[in-house]
Amino acid sequence: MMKITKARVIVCSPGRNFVTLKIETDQGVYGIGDGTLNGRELAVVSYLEDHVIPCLIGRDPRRIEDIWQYLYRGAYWRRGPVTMRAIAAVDVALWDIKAKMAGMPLYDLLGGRSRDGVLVYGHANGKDIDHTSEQVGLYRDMGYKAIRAQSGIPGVKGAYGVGRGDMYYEPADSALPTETLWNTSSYLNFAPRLFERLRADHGEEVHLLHDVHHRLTPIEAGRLGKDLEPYRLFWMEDATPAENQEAFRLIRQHTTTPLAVGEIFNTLWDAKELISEQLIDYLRMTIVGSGGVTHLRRVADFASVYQVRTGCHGATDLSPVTLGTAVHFDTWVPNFGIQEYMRHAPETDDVFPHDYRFEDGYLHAGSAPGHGVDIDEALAAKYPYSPKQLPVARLQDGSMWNW
Ligand code: CS2
Ligand code: MG
Repeated sequence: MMKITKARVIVCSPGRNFVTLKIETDQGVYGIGDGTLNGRELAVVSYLEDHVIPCLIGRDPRRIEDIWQYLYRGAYWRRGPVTMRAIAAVDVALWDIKAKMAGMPLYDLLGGRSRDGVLVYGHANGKDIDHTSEQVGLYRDMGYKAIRAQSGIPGVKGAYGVGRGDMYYEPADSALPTETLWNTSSYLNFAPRLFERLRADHGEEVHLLHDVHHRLTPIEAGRLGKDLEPYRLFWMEDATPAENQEAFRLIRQHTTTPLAVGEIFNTLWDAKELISEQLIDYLRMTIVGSGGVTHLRRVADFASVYQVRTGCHGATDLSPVTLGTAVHFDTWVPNFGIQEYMRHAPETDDVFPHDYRFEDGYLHAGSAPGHGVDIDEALAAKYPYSPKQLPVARLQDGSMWNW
Protein backbone atom coordinates (compact mmCIF):
# COMPACT_ATOMS: atom_id res chain seq x y z
CA MET A 1 0.00 0.00 0.00
CA MET A 2 1.13 3.48 -0.85
CA LYS A 3 -0.61 6.57 0.52
CA ILE A 4 -1.28 10.20 -0.25
CA THR A 5 -0.19 12.03 2.89
CA LYS A 6 -0.67 15.63 1.95
CA ALA A 7 -2.07 17.82 -0.84
CA ARG A 8 -1.67 21.58 -1.08
CA VAL A 9 -2.85 24.31 -3.43
CA ILE A 10 -0.29 26.96 -4.35
CA VAL A 11 -1.64 30.19 -5.84
CA CYS A 12 0.88 32.55 -7.41
CA SER A 13 1.14 35.26 -10.02
CA PRO A 14 4.53 35.29 -11.76
CA GLY A 15 3.42 37.37 -14.76
CA ARG A 16 -0.14 36.03 -14.41
CA ASN A 17 -2.19 33.91 -11.98
CA PHE A 18 -1.74 30.17 -11.63
CA VAL A 19 -3.34 27.53 -9.38
CA THR A 20 -1.03 24.58 -8.74
CA LEU A 21 -1.68 21.40 -6.78
CA LYS A 22 1.11 19.47 -5.09
CA ILE A 23 0.34 15.93 -3.91
CA GLU A 24 2.77 14.26 -1.50
CA THR A 25 3.05 10.57 -0.64
CA ASP A 26 4.42 8.38 2.14
CA GLN A 27 7.16 7.21 -0.26
CA GLY A 28 8.64 10.68 -0.64
CA VAL A 29 7.54 10.99 -4.29
CA TYR A 30 5.37 14.01 -5.08
CA GLY A 31 3.37 15.11 -8.11
CA ILE A 32 2.39 18.51 -9.53
CA GLY A 33 -0.90 19.41 -11.26
CA ASP A 34 -2.38 22.60 -12.76
CA GLY A 35 -5.92 23.83 -11.96
CA THR A 36 -5.79 27.35 -13.42
CA LEU A 37 -9.11 28.78 -14.68
CA ASN A 38 -8.40 32.20 -16.16
CA GLY A 39 -10.36 34.94 -14.41
CA ARG A 40 -12.08 32.49 -12.00
CA GLU A 41 -9.03 31.01 -10.26
CA LEU A 42 -10.28 31.06 -6.66
CA ALA A 43 -13.36 28.98 -7.48
CA VAL A 44 -11.03 26.07 -8.30
CA VAL A 45 -8.94 26.73 -5.19
CA SER A 46 -12.02 26.39 -2.99
CA TYR A 47 -13.24 23.31 -4.90
CA LEU A 48 -9.90 21.62 -4.29
CA GLU A 49 -9.28 22.75 -0.72
CA ASP A 50 -12.81 22.46 0.63
CA HIS A 51 -14.10 19.44 -1.26
CA VAL A 52 -11.42 17.37 -2.99
CA ILE A 53 -8.27 17.34 -0.86
CA PRO A 54 -10.04 15.93 2.24
CA CYS A 55 -11.13 12.93 0.09
CA LEU A 56 -7.59 12.28 -1.16
CA ILE A 57 -5.70 11.85 2.07
CA GLY A 58 -4.94 8.18 2.76
CA ARG A 59 -5.82 7.01 -0.79
CA ASP A 60 -3.43 4.99 -2.92
CA PRO A 61 -2.03 7.41 -5.54
CA ARG A 62 -1.38 4.55 -7.97
CA ARG A 63 -5.13 4.09 -8.50
CA ILE A 64 -5.44 6.97 -10.99
CA GLU A 65 -8.50 5.63 -12.81
CA ASP A 66 -10.39 4.90 -9.62
CA ILE A 67 -9.64 8.34 -8.18
CA TRP A 68 -10.75 9.95 -11.46
CA GLN A 69 -14.05 8.07 -11.42
CA TYR A 70 -14.48 8.79 -7.71
CA LEU A 71 -14.13 12.54 -8.26
CA TYR A 72 -16.22 12.62 -11.48
CA ARG A 73 -19.09 10.35 -10.49
CA GLY A 74 -18.75 11.15 -6.82
CA ALA A 75 -19.40 14.88 -7.25
CA TYR A 76 -22.88 14.01 -8.56
CA TRP A 77 -22.75 17.48 -10.26
CA ARG A 78 -20.81 16.42 -13.31
CA ARG A 79 -18.71 18.35 -15.82
CA GLY A 80 -18.15 22.12 -15.98
CA PRO A 81 -14.94 24.16 -16.05
CA VAL A 82 -14.40 24.27 -12.27
CA THR A 83 -15.02 20.59 -11.54
CA MET A 84 -13.03 19.35 -14.53
CA ARG A 85 -10.06 21.59 -13.71
CA ALA A 86 -10.01 20.36 -10.12
CA ILE A 87 -10.11 16.76 -11.39
CA ALA A 88 -7.37 17.56 -13.93
CA ALA A 89 -5.11 19.01 -11.22
CA VAL A 90 -5.37 15.77 -9.21
CA ASP A 91 -5.08 13.52 -12.27
CA VAL A 92 -1.94 15.19 -13.64
CA ALA A 93 -0.26 15.13 -10.22
CA LEU A 94 -1.01 11.38 -9.98
CA TRP A 95 0.35 10.64 -13.48
CA ASP A 96 3.44 12.63 -12.50
CA ILE A 97 3.86 10.46 -9.39
CA LYS A 98 3.33 7.21 -11.31
CA ALA A 99 5.80 8.13 -14.05
CA LYS A 100 8.38 9.23 -11.49
CA MET A 101 7.98 5.90 -9.67
CA ALA A 102 8.38 4.04 -12.95
CA GLY A 103 11.46 6.16 -13.71
CA MET A 104 9.94 7.07 -17.08
CA PRO A 105 9.03 10.24 -18.90
CA LEU A 106 5.24 10.38 -19.05
CA TYR A 107 5.09 9.72 -22.80
CA ASP A 108 6.76 6.36 -22.24
CA LEU A 109 4.14 5.37 -19.69
CA LEU A 110 1.38 6.37 -22.13
CA GLY A 111 2.71 4.03 -24.80
CA GLY A 112 5.91 5.62 -26.02
CA ARG A 113 6.93 8.12 -28.62
CA SER A 114 4.97 8.44 -31.85
CA ARG A 115 7.11 11.31 -33.17
CA ASP A 116 10.44 13.05 -32.71
CA GLY A 117 9.05 16.46 -31.81
CA VAL A 118 5.75 18.27 -31.35
CA LEU A 119 4.83 20.77 -34.08
CA VAL A 120 3.75 24.05 -32.47
CA TYR A 121 2.21 27.27 -33.64
CA GLY A 122 3.23 30.66 -32.32
CA HIS A 123 1.20 33.86 -32.07
CA ALA A 124 1.85 36.78 -34.40
CA ASN A 125 -0.31 39.78 -33.71
CA GLY A 126 -0.10 43.39 -34.81
CA LYS A 127 -2.00 46.63 -34.71
CA ASP A 128 -2.62 46.52 -38.48
CA ILE A 129 -1.82 44.34 -41.51
CA ASP A 130 1.73 45.71 -41.97
CA HIS A 131 2.57 45.13 -38.33
CA THR A 132 1.05 41.63 -38.30
CA SER A 133 3.00 40.64 -41.40
CA GLU A 134 6.19 41.92 -39.78
CA GLN A 135 5.41 39.80 -36.69
CA VAL A 136 4.82 36.71 -38.85
CA GLY A 137 8.31 37.38 -40.27
CA LEU A 138 9.77 37.45 -36.73
CA TYR A 139 8.21 34.10 -35.90
CA ARG A 140 9.52 32.61 -39.13
CA ASP A 141 13.00 33.87 -38.20
CA MET A 142 12.65 32.10 -34.84
CA GLY A 143 12.02 28.85 -36.70
CA TYR A 144 8.25 28.50 -36.37
CA LYS A 145 6.63 26.37 -39.10
CA ALA A 146 3.10 27.34 -38.08
CA ILE A 147 1.89 30.79 -37.03
CA ARG A 148 -1.44 32.12 -35.85
CA ALA A 149 -2.12 35.62 -37.15
CA GLN A 150 -4.44 38.18 -35.52
CA SER A 151 -4.61 41.87 -36.37
CA GLY A 152 -6.17 45.12 -35.24
CA ILE A 153 -9.21 45.89 -37.41
CA PRO A 154 -10.41 49.39 -38.34
CA GLY A 155 -13.76 49.92 -36.56
CA VAL A 156 -13.15 47.23 -33.92
CA LYS A 157 -11.94 48.50 -30.54
CA GLY A 158 -9.74 46.00 -28.74
CA ALA A 159 -9.80 43.29 -31.45
CA TYR A 160 -9.23 39.81 -30.01
CA GLY A 161 -5.65 38.62 -30.12
CA VAL A 162 -3.89 41.97 -30.44
CA GLY A 163 -1.24 42.44 -27.77
CA ARG A 164 -0.30 45.53 -25.89
CA GLY A 165 3.39 44.92 -26.40
CA ASP A 166 5.21 43.01 -29.10
CA MET A 167 5.28 39.21 -28.89
CA TYR A 168 2.97 38.72 -25.89
CA TYR A 169 -0.81 38.68 -25.74
CA GLU A 170 -2.44 38.48 -22.33
CA PRO A 171 -6.18 39.18 -22.38
CA ALA A 172 -6.92 38.97 -18.62
CA ASP A 173 -5.66 42.47 -17.98
CA SER A 174 -7.71 44.09 -15.26
CA ALA A 175 -9.51 43.45 -11.94
CA LEU A 176 -12.83 44.26 -13.60
CA PRO A 177 -13.50 43.22 -17.22
CA THR A 178 -12.28 45.60 -19.92
CA GLU A 179 -15.02 46.56 -22.41
CA THR A 180 -14.21 45.94 -26.07
CA LEU A 181 -16.30 46.72 -29.16
CA TRP A 182 -17.15 44.23 -31.89
CA ASN A 183 -18.22 44.83 -35.48
CA THR A 184 -18.89 41.72 -37.58
CA SER A 185 -19.11 43.37 -41.00
CA SER A 186 -15.81 45.26 -40.59
CA TYR A 187 -14.17 42.00 -39.53
CA LEU A 188 -15.61 39.91 -42.38
CA ASN A 189 -14.36 42.45 -44.92
CA PHE A 190 -10.96 42.69 -43.28
CA ALA A 191 -9.91 39.10 -42.48
CA PRO A 192 -9.50 37.84 -46.10
CA ARG A 193 -7.33 40.90 -46.89
CA LEU A 194 -5.07 40.06 -43.98
CA PHE A 195 -4.44 36.53 -45.24
CA GLU A 196 -4.10 37.59 -48.86
CA ARG A 197 -1.28 39.86 -47.75
CA LEU A 198 0.35 37.23 -45.50
CA ARG A 199 0.48 34.72 -48.35
CA ALA A 200 1.91 37.41 -50.67
CA ASP A 201 4.61 38.31 -48.11
CA HIS A 202 5.42 34.86 -46.73
CA GLY A 203 4.63 32.34 -49.47
CA GLU A 204 2.84 29.01 -49.47
CA GLU A 205 5.00 26.93 -47.11
CA VAL A 206 4.30 28.40 -43.69
CA HIS A 207 1.14 27.12 -41.94
CA LEU A 208 -1.18 30.00 -41.10
CA LEU A 209 -3.89 29.77 -38.44
CA HIS A 210 -6.59 32.17 -37.28
CA ASP A 211 -8.84 32.44 -34.21
CA VAL A 212 -12.32 33.98 -34.67
CA HIS A 213 -12.95 33.66 -30.92
CA HIS A 214 -16.67 32.82 -31.06
CA ARG A 215 -17.72 36.03 -32.79
CA LEU A 216 -19.75 34.83 -35.81
CA THR A 217 -23.08 33.17 -36.54
CA PRO A 218 -22.88 29.86 -38.44
CA ILE A 219 -23.70 31.36 -41.84
CA GLU A 220 -21.17 34.17 -41.32
CA ALA A 221 -18.61 31.53 -40.39
CA GLY A 222 -19.43 29.68 -43.61
CA ARG A 223 -18.85 32.85 -45.61
CA LEU A 224 -15.54 33.60 -43.90
CA GLY A 225 -14.31 30.03 -44.36
CA LYS A 226 -15.14 30.26 -48.07
CA ASP A 227 -13.45 33.67 -48.44
CA LEU A 228 -10.31 32.29 -46.77
CA GLU A 229 -10.08 29.15 -48.93
CA PRO A 230 -7.58 30.65 -51.43
CA TYR A 231 -5.11 31.26 -48.55
CA ARG A 232 -5.12 27.60 -47.41
CA LEU A 233 -5.35 28.08 -43.66
CA PHE A 234 -4.19 25.26 -41.38
CA TRP A 235 -7.37 26.03 -39.46
CA MET A 236 -10.07 28.53 -38.64
CA GLU A 237 -10.73 28.35 -34.91
CA ASP A 238 -13.88 28.90 -32.82
CA ALA A 239 -15.79 30.51 -35.67
CA THR A 240 -19.06 30.26 -33.75
CA PRO A 241 -19.82 29.23 -30.16
CA ALA A 242 -20.07 25.45 -30.06
CA GLU A 243 -22.64 25.08 -27.31
CA ASN A 244 -24.86 24.06 -30.20
CA GLN A 245 -22.84 21.33 -31.90
CA GLU A 246 -25.34 21.12 -34.79
CA ALA A 247 -24.39 24.63 -35.89
CA PHE A 248 -21.20 23.21 -37.37
CA ARG A 249 -23.19 21.24 -39.96
CA LEU A 250 -24.11 24.51 -41.58
CA ILE A 251 -20.52 25.83 -41.59
CA ARG A 252 -19.25 22.54 -42.98
CA GLN A 253 -21.67 22.66 -45.91
CA HIS A 254 -20.15 25.91 -47.06
CA THR A 255 -16.40 25.62 -46.72
CA THR A 256 -13.38 23.35 -46.98
CA THR A 257 -11.30 25.55 -44.66
CA PRO A 258 -10.34 23.16 -41.82
CA LEU A 259 -12.19 23.85 -38.58
CA ALA A 260 -10.90 23.77 -35.00
CA VAL A 261 -12.93 24.18 -31.84
CA GLY A 262 -13.01 23.22 -28.19
CA GLU A 263 -10.66 25.21 -25.93
CA ILE A 264 -13.61 25.79 -23.58
CA PHE A 265 -14.92 22.20 -23.69
CA ASN A 266 -14.62 20.10 -20.56
CA THR A 267 -15.61 16.56 -21.50
CA LEU A 268 -16.18 14.29 -24.46
CA TRP A 269 -19.88 15.12 -24.26
CA ASP A 270 -19.16 18.69 -25.44
CA ALA A 271 -17.64 17.34 -28.66
CA LYS A 272 -19.39 14.05 -29.29
CA GLU A 273 -21.45 15.05 -32.37
CA LEU A 274 -18.74 17.38 -33.66
CA ILE A 275 -16.43 14.38 -33.76
CA SER A 276 -18.76 11.55 -34.78
CA GLU A 277 -20.33 13.59 -37.60
CA GLN A 278 -16.89 14.79 -38.73
CA LEU A 279 -17.93 18.42 -38.41
CA ILE A 280 -14.46 19.51 -37.26
CA ASP A 281 -10.86 18.67 -38.13
CA TYR A 282 -9.03 19.61 -34.92
CA LEU A 283 -10.10 19.48 -31.30
CA ARG A 284 -8.73 22.21 -29.01
CA MET A 285 -9.37 20.49 -25.67
CA THR A 286 -6.31 20.25 -23.45
CA ILE A 287 -5.19 18.58 -20.24
CA VAL A 288 -6.24 21.18 -17.64
CA GLY A 289 -9.72 21.94 -19.00
CA SER A 290 -10.67 18.36 -19.69
CA GLY A 291 -10.12 16.30 -16.57
CA GLY A 292 -6.42 15.59 -17.13
CA VAL A 293 -4.59 12.89 -19.07
CA THR A 294 -7.11 10.20 -18.11
CA HIS A 295 -10.02 11.87 -19.87
CA LEU A 296 -8.18 13.59 -22.72
CA ARG A 297 -6.66 10.36 -23.99
CA ARG A 298 -10.14 8.81 -24.04
CA VAL A 299 -11.38 11.78 -26.10
CA ALA A 300 -8.41 11.52 -28.47
CA ASP A 301 -9.00 7.81 -29.02
CA PHE A 302 -12.66 8.49 -29.86
CA ALA A 303 -11.61 11.31 -32.21
CA SER A 304 -9.10 9.05 -33.98
CA VAL A 305 -11.95 6.85 -35.21
CA TYR A 306 -13.26 9.86 -37.18
CA GLN A 307 -9.89 11.23 -38.32
CA VAL A 308 -10.21 14.25 -36.04
CA ARG A 309 -6.80 15.34 -34.78
CA THR A 310 -5.65 17.04 -31.59
CA GLY A 311 -4.75 20.72 -31.39
CA CYS A 312 -4.26 21.32 -27.68
CA HIS A 313 -5.00 24.79 -26.37
CA GLY A 314 -1.75 26.36 -25.16
CA ALA A 315 -2.36 30.00 -24.23
CA THR A 316 -0.32 31.41 -21.33
CA ASP A 317 -3.18 30.89 -18.86
CA LEU A 318 -2.39 27.17 -19.11
CA SER A 319 0.56 26.86 -16.78
CA PRO A 320 3.88 25.26 -17.70
CA VAL A 321 2.57 22.19 -15.84
CA THR A 322 -0.22 21.85 -18.40
CA LEU A 323 2.06 22.68 -21.32
CA GLY A 324 4.68 20.15 -20.19
CA THR A 325 2.05 17.44 -19.69
CA ALA A 326 0.51 18.28 -23.07
CA VAL A 327 3.89 17.94 -24.78
CA HIS A 328 4.23 14.42 -23.34
CA PHE A 329 0.67 13.65 -24.43
CA ASP A 330 1.37 15.07 -27.92
CA THR A 331 4.57 13.02 -28.19
CA TRP A 332 2.51 9.88 -27.72
CA VAL A 333 -0.98 10.54 -29.16
CA PRO A 334 -1.31 8.85 -32.57
CA ASN A 335 -3.79 11.38 -34.02
CA PHE A 336 -1.73 14.44 -33.14
CA GLY A 337 -2.36 17.61 -35.15
CA ILE A 338 -0.54 20.59 -33.65
CA GLN A 339 0.16 22.19 -30.25
CA GLU A 340 -0.41 25.88 -29.46
CA TYR A 341 2.65 27.52 -27.90
CA MET A 342 2.19 31.10 -26.78
CA ARG A 343 5.38 31.21 -24.70
CA HIS A 344 5.25 32.15 -21.02
CA ALA A 345 6.78 35.28 -19.52
CA PRO A 346 10.30 34.79 -18.08
CA GLU A 347 8.98 35.09 -14.47
CA THR A 348 6.55 32.22 -15.16
CA ASP A 349 9.32 30.05 -16.57
CA ASP A 350 11.47 30.76 -13.50
CA VAL A 351 8.76 29.71 -11.03
CA PHE A 352 8.04 26.51 -13.00
CA PRO A 353 11.37 24.84 -13.89
CA HIS A 354 10.68 22.51 -16.81
CA ASP A 355 12.22 19.90 -19.01
CA TYR A 356 10.48 20.77 -22.32
CA ARG A 357 12.29 22.94 -24.86
CA PHE A 358 11.60 24.65 -28.18
CA GLU A 359 13.81 23.99 -31.16
CA ASP A 360 13.27 24.83 -34.80
CA GLY A 361 9.47 24.93 -34.72
CA TYR A 362 9.02 21.92 -32.43
CA LEU A 363 8.66 21.36 -28.68
CA HIS A 364 10.56 18.44 -27.18
CA ALA A 365 9.33 16.77 -24.01
CA GLY A 366 12.67 15.92 -22.38
CA SER A 367 13.45 12.63 -20.69
CA ALA A 368 13.13 13.40 -16.96
CA PRO A 369 10.80 10.96 -15.15
CA GLY A 370 7.24 12.33 -14.76
CA HIS A 371 5.88 15.24 -16.79
CA GLY A 372 9.07 17.16 -16.20
CA VAL A 373 7.63 20.33 -14.61
CA ASP A 374 8.14 21.45 -11.01
CA ILE A 375 7.31 24.51 -8.94
CA ASP A 376 9.83 26.62 -7.02
CA GLU A 377 7.66 27.37 -4.01
CA ALA A 378 9.98 29.92 -2.43
CA LEU A 379 10.05 31.93 -5.63
CA ALA A 380 6.29 31.47 -6.19
CA ALA A 381 5.65 33.05 -2.76
CA LYS A 382 7.19 36.27 -4.04
CA TYR A 383 4.36 36.66 -6.59
CA PRO A 384 1.05 36.94 -4.70
CA TYR A 385 -2.34 36.45 -6.40
CA SER A 386 -3.58 39.48 -8.27
CA PRO A 387 -7.25 39.49 -9.37
CA LYS A 388 -7.66 39.75 -13.14
CA GLN A 389 -10.64 39.04 -15.39
CA LEU A 390 -11.09 38.47 -19.10
CA PRO A 391 -12.58 41.28 -21.24
CA VAL A 392 -16.19 41.46 -22.44
CA ALA A 393 -17.40 42.52 -25.89
CA ARG A 394 -20.36 44.69 -26.95
CA LEU A 395 -21.82 45.56 -30.33
CA GLN A 396 -22.05 49.17 -31.47
CA ASP A 397 -25.60 49.53 -30.12
CA GLY A 398 -24.38 48.46 -26.69
CA SER A 399 -25.66 44.87 -26.65
CA MET A 400 -23.47 42.19 -25.15
CA TRP A 401 -21.68 39.87 -27.57
CA ASN A 402 -19.30 36.95 -27.21
CA TRP A 403 -15.80 37.98 -26.29
C1 CS2 B 1 -7.26 31.71 -27.17
C2 CS2 B 1 -6.93 32.04 -25.77
O1 CS2 B 1 -5.19 30.65 -27.35
C3 CS2 B 1 -6.31 30.76 -27.83
O2 CS2 B 1 -6.68 30.18 -28.81
O3 CS2 B 1 -8.52 31.62 -27.59
O4 CS2 B 1 -6.03 33.10 -25.84
C4 CS2 B 1 -8.07 32.41 -24.85
O5 CS2 B 1 -8.57 33.67 -25.19
C5 CS2 B 1 -7.56 32.40 -23.45
O6 CS2 B 1 -7.06 31.14 -23.16
C6 CS2 B 1 -8.65 32.78 -22.47
O7 CS2 B 1 -8.22 32.55 -21.18
MG1 MG C 1 -8.70 30.18 -29.14
